[in-house]
Amino acid sequence: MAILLHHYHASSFAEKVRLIMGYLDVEWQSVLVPSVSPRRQLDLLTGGYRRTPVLQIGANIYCDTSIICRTLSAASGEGQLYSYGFIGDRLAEWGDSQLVDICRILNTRPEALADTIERVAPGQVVDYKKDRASLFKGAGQMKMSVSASLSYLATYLNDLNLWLQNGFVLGDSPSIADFSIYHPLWSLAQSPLNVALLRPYPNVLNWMERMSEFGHGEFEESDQEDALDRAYENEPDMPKGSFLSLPDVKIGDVVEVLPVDYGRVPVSGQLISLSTYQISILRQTVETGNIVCHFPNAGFEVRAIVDEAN
Ligand SMILES: N[C@@H](CCC(=O)N[C@@H](CS)C(=O)NCC(=O)O)C(=O)O
Repeated sequence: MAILLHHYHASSFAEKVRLIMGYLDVEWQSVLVPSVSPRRQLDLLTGGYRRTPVLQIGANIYCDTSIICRTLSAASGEGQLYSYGFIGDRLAEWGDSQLVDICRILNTRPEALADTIERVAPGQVVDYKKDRASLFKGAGQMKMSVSASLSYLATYLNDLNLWLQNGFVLGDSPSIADFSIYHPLWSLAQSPLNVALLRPYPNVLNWMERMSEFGHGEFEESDQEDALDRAYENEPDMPKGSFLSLPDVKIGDVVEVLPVDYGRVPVSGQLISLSTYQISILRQTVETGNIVCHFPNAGFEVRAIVDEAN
């Protein structure tokens, strides 16, 4: 079944997925979405999940790159990406969180902001600022100063430069850690001001070059109408089994699922599976028919929806 990625060019998390599709040699359909909300058609598929990118396979929707990448790796039968287990996964988590925060702070500092907006949301200065303010409302990670971010970055890049030789972060082939560390640095490299921060680190630059050579795989342009049709025309694959129990929710309950960090917009549906890596809920709309939305377990919370009528 066709694999669709809902994304926009300047998104670094999307670059992580595009590059993994290149590495795994996946054929996919590119569905470009606006870089600021609202995204009416995408919201029909996700139930209002606030972040991008989103992966769609028929009527199955995957929200958050950690579940997207696991799904792509499993579908391709390639075993290498997750072969380092705990170490690879925790390094990837660091790349996707702290390193992302640092690079985001540097790309949105006053001297770099105009270029960043021009790249991400050209001509939409006000919309971009409002949109990202609401995305990060109440989130702790944006409190770090620019100078603290520069200090962290110098330490991390120095260590990475000493660590990297000719291969990849954990060995001769790339693992999920490489892709998660690469994409925030890729976003720095897009900024005419911040690209200079990478220059003192030749091993890091050479590794980035090796990573970029994976390319984006074979893809065709598609659109949001086609994506909605594909969801409507297919029934979702139902995940098998539930291996985890959480307080206050059980399989079959109507629940809401939301990220623990930022973009905390809840998506509601019926809980159909809860496993070590994945939360899955079933949703229905007139436009899409039955849809199953999948979220990673780590980094998301599931809350029972209390029926106030009872
Ligand atoms: N943990 C999420 C983070 C995704 C994320 O922060 N994406 C950014 C784009 S790079 C985003 O959603 N920005 C706001 C938007 O696109 O509306 C993931 O791995 O997918």
